[in-house]
Amino acid sequence: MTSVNSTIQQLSLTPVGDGADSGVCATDLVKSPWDLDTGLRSYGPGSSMDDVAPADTPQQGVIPEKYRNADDAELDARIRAAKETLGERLVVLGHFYQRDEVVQYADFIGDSFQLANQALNRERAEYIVFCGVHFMAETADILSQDHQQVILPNLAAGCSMADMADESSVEECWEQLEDLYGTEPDAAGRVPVIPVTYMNSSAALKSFVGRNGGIVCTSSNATSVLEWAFERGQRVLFFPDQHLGRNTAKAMGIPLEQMPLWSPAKPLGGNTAEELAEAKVLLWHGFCSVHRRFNTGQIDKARAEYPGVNVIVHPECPMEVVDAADSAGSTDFIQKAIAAATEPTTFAIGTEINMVNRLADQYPQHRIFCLDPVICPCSTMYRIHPGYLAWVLEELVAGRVVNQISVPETVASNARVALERMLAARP
Ligand code: CIZ
Repeated sequence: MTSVNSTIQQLSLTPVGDGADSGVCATDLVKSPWDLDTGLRSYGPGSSMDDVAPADTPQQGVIPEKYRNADDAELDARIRAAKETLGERLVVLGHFYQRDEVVQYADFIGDSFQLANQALNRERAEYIVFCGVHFMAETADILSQDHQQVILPNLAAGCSMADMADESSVEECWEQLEDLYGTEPDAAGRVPVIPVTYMNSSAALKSFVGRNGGIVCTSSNATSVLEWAFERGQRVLFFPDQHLGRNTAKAMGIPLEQMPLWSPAKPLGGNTAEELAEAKVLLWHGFCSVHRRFNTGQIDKARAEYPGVNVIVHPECPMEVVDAADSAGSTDFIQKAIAAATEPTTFAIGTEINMVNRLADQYPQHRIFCLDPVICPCSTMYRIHPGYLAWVLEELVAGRVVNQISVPETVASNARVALERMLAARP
C-alpha cells in the first residue's frame, strides 16, 4: 500500500533538509503518535501544528506497550481478530481524511454526517468506533441510539478549526449582538440574527444554535441552510469557518462588504456599530489549516503543466482559490465529480492529501493529484494509528469500553434540534 504514511516514512530515510525542502510538512510526522501522548498541548505534527490548542484539549493516556511495540503484521492480526469476535456488535467508521493504514479496517468510509447516519442505521452495533476526530464522534453520539456507545481511538484527535470557536466566546459575541440589534423580529417576522454552525464544531455549539433558533450546516448543504436562515432572520452569525461562510454567501450574491469578520478577542469583533448595521453574514475568524494551504499559484502551475486540467477545491479553501478553481464542493461532491467523469481526465484537487491519494488509486484511468505538493496531512486525523485501534477493540473484546465519547443529554437534546432543522432544510 503506497499511503501518505509510507511516503512520509520513506522521505524520512532520505533526509534532504528540513520539512519544507524534503516535501513533507513536518519531519516529526514520522514519530509514532504515542510519542506525543504525554503532556503535549498541541495538535501534533501536520497541517495544524502551529494552531493554538485550547488549555483543556483532551489528552490521550499512554497505551500499553504491546500495542506500541507491535509491528504492522501483528496489529493487523489483532484488529482483524477483534473485529471477527465482536461481529455485528461493532461498526468501524473511517473518515475520508483518515490514513489508509486505518481506513482499511473501516466498515464505512465517508464524510462526518454520512458516517453518523451509517452508525444510526446499524441497529445491532453496540459499539461505534469512529476513526475521525472529536466533533465527528460527538455528532455520532448525539444521533446514536441509547444502546450504542461511541469510541474515539485517540482522544487527542481533535479539530483545530472546531476549537477556534469555543462556547464562551460565542456566548459573549451573542450578548454583544443582542445589545446591538435587540431581540425583536422585524415587520416580516425575521429575528435580528440566526446562528449557523458548521458541522465542524463542538456539541456545545450545536446545542447553542439549537436553543437560539439556529441550525447546523455541512459543506454539502451550506447554501440551503443559509436560505433557511434568511427566511427566518435578517442576518446570520456563521462559525467557525470563515471561508465556508464567505464562499457560500458570495455565491448567493451577498457583497463582501456585508460580511464582516468577527475576531472574538476584540470589542464588537473588531468592527464598528455602523459596519455591523449593514452586515448580512458575520463570519467567525476560524479556518481549516489543511485548506488554508491552497493558493492560486498552485492552480496557475497546474493549469500551465496540464492544459485542460479540472481543478476542484473544497469550500474551506480561501475565496480566491475557490474563485480560481473550476468548481468547489464538499468531499462528497469531489468524490462524485470524479466518479462521474466518463473520459480520462486530469484532476487537480484542493483537499486533504489522504483523500486525494485514495481517489488517485481508485480511479487509475484519470490523473488525480493534490494541488499542494507538500505532504501535509490533517494533524489530528493522523493521531489515529492502528495501534490505538487494536487497543480499543481488544478492550471491547475484554468487556471494557475505553475512550468513550458521551455528550450529556442536556447538551445533546438542543444539538439534536439544530441537526434536525438541517435535515428538514435539505433541498
Ligand atoms: O463533514 C466532513 O466530513 C468534512 C470535514 C468535510 C466535508 O466536506 O465532508
